[in-house]
Formats: sequence, structure tokens, C-alpha cells
Amino acid sequence: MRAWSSPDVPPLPVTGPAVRVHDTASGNLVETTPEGPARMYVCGITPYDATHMGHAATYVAFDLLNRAWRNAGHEVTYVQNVTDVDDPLLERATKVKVDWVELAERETQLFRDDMEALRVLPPAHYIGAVESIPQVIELIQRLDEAGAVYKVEDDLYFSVTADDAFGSVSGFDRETMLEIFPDRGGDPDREGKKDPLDCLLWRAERPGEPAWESPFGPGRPGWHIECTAIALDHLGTGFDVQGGGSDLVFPHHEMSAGHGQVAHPGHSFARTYAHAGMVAYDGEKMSKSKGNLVFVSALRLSEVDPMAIRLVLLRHHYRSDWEWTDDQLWNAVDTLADWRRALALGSGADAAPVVSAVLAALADDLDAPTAVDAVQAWVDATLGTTGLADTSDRDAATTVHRLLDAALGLSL
Ligand code: 5CA
Ligand code: ZN
Repeated sequence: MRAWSSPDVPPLPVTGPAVRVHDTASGNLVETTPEGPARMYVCGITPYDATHMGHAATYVAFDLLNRAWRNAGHEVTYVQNVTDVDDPLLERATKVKVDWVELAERETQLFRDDMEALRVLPPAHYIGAVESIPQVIELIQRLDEAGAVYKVEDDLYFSVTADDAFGSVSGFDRETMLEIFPDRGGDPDREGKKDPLDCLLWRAERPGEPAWESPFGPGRPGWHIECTAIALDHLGTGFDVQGGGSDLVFPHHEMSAGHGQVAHPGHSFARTYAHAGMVAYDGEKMSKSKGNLVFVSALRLSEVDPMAIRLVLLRHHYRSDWEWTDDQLWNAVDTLADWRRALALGSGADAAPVVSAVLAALADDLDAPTAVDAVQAWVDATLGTTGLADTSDRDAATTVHRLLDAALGLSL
């Protein structure tokens, strides 16, 4: 499907350092070493409701990685899915009496508009679950040839024991997996399963639900196989980073890795698994199912500067869990007013140090809060809040303006 339009990214005077990110699987900070274009897959939305601040935080986090790679001189092949057929979407469509296709299209369009407003670089391939059904079918056949598929009634399941490395993404023990599984779409208690942790690959047609023809009978894809198929189709095995929020570590990314590794023995699915922390609101994880949401689109409608929203997100390290409060937004509005004042002067404090500080911070596990502090220090020196205003660099404003845009996605 169509992604959204790309903002311009201005060139920078220097190349940034190699990029390190935290890898959930190893628990370490690892240097990414793309061979050819850097290849990144980030799990996309299930379009049954508008983009909330938690989604925005996750996509801005991986946008920083995209930008850090580009600033380090890499091309980037970025792939994102849209879970445009799945239980929560169908349930919501029934509840609000809207056709599920219409609901998905409407919410996906709202997401595109939100991403554009936040200056998130679009994926090169933006792929819906529905349009990837042929790839899903092919992958299930491959898993079947590897002996990893079995039937429960007319549904198909993946045997987690087929993957020797099962558990290596999350590092969770079985007890923890069993505890989390039912809350994240799993069905450990279903009769006829070989292992409670086995996951659904193909859901046979149910009355009133959409279904597509397949060699295994009419039905629709399970959730995890959707992402595996799309990632493998557009990126191949051993791609650089699999990303998403930390709620996807298990079972979603564990299962996707499992499918990929069983379908392609001897090849890793992704080289690195990176996860963004959870954004809370009113004391609980912001989630569509709980309804404690702050929507990007609602703020946009009330004329909030999207760059202020983005600055609030940047002020939190992407791996930390944090809580959205309106105060942070008003604070960011004030901060941007100062930054714009400094940039309007034209000349300012020497730009070279802030350029290297920002690029270094972002290359070091996407440390946006440290990058923002470095910009603030330049603004303070330029405006003279620490004593005399420093206007020694005649091109400073142009350079910092470009830096904010290219590295942090803030166009001021
Ligand atoms: N369609 C699947 C992924 S294949 C899905 O999880 N969709 S979602 O709409 O529920 O979430 C979209 C992305 O936002 C996921 O990466 C998810 O991890 C992330 N996300 C959801 N809620 C939050 C939150 N409260 N804070 C941070 N990220 C979140
Ligand atoms: Zn996914």
C-alpha cells in the first residue's frame, strides 16, 4: 500500500559515527554493521483506532535510527506492515457497525497524516497483511515442509519446539512466557495443541469473518506469520534491526524469529532486536483496549505544533517507560519558542561542537535527551542566558537548523 510523503532531509557538513543500539536478544549495546543498505523492519499499527502517543513514540524512536544511519552514510531500506486484518480490528468494526475494510483504511490514512506531521521518514515498503497473503501461504508451506506445522480442527499451528533457538529473542523462561502469552493474543488453553505456546499460523474461515482461499482451505493469516512473511519478502534473512514497542518482545518477535529461522535453517531472522519503552497515561500503559489515549490527530486538530509533540517524545530515552502529561507539551512549546529565537539571529555560538555532540548522542543508542541538551546549551550560549551572547559563528543558525531537521526531525 501507499506509505506517506517524505519530508526533505537536508545534508549535514559531517558524517556521523557508526550507530549502536541496544539488542534485546543479547542484552547488550551492539554496533550495527549494515552490509549494503541498512535493513530495518518495524511493526506497524493495527488500524482500528487513531495514532496515540505510545505509537508516535515508537515510530519516532525508529525514525531516529533511520536518520542516524543516513547521517552515518548508509542507505536505509525500511519496511513497515499494517495489520489490516486481525481480531481486534474485526471486533471494533462489528462494535461500531462499520465495514472493517473502511475502518482500516480510515485509520491508516489518519496514521499517515500523523506521521507526516511528525516528520517521520516513510518506509520504502508499507505493506498490509491482506496484500501479503500469497507470501504468508508460501511461508506456511515452507514451515510445513520443515515439519513445524500441525492442525487443530481446521486451523494451522506452529510448533515452537521446531526452532532450537526459541526463547532467544526475549530470554524469557517458560513460566514467564506462559504468563504473558494469553494477554498478547495467545491461546495456551486451546485443546489439541501440542505445546500451549504454539501459535496460530492460519485461522480457518469462521462465519461472518473475511477469508481468503489457500491450499489449507479458506481462512486468514495469524498475526506473527504476517510480519515474518513481509520482512523476509522485502528484506531477506539476517536484516539489521527488527523493531517495535517492548510489548512485542514476546510472543510477537519471538514467534517471527522462530518462523524465520525454521524456514531458513542456519540463517538468523534479524541481527538485532530493538524495543521502545511503553508510554503511559493516567497511570497505565496507553492502549487502545484500555482507552486511556492521547491522540496525535486530536492535538493536531487543536492547533498544537507537531514539532512540540515530537520534542516531548525526544526528551525521553526511547527505551524508558514514561508517562505523558500535558505539562510536558506546554514546556516543549516554550522551549521551541526559545530555539526559534536563537535560530532567527543568524549568527550564534560555534555550531561545530553541537553538530558532533548531537550526532554522537544519537549514534549511541539513540540518546535523544542528551542530543536535546546539547542543542539547549547552544541556544543558551547564543541567546546569552549564561552571560554574554555568543555570536561568533556567522553560519551557526543555518547549520543548527539543518542539524535539528536531519538528525532529530525537528523542522523549525
Ligand atoms: N500491528 C501490531 C504489530 S505487527 C501492533 O502491535 N499494532 S499496535 O497498533 O498495537 O501497535 C503499533 C506499535 O506501537 C507497536 O510497535 C507497539 O509496540 C507500539 N505501541 C503500542 N502501544 C504503545 C505504548 N503505549 N507505548 C509505546 N509504544 C506502543
Ligand atoms: Zn509485527
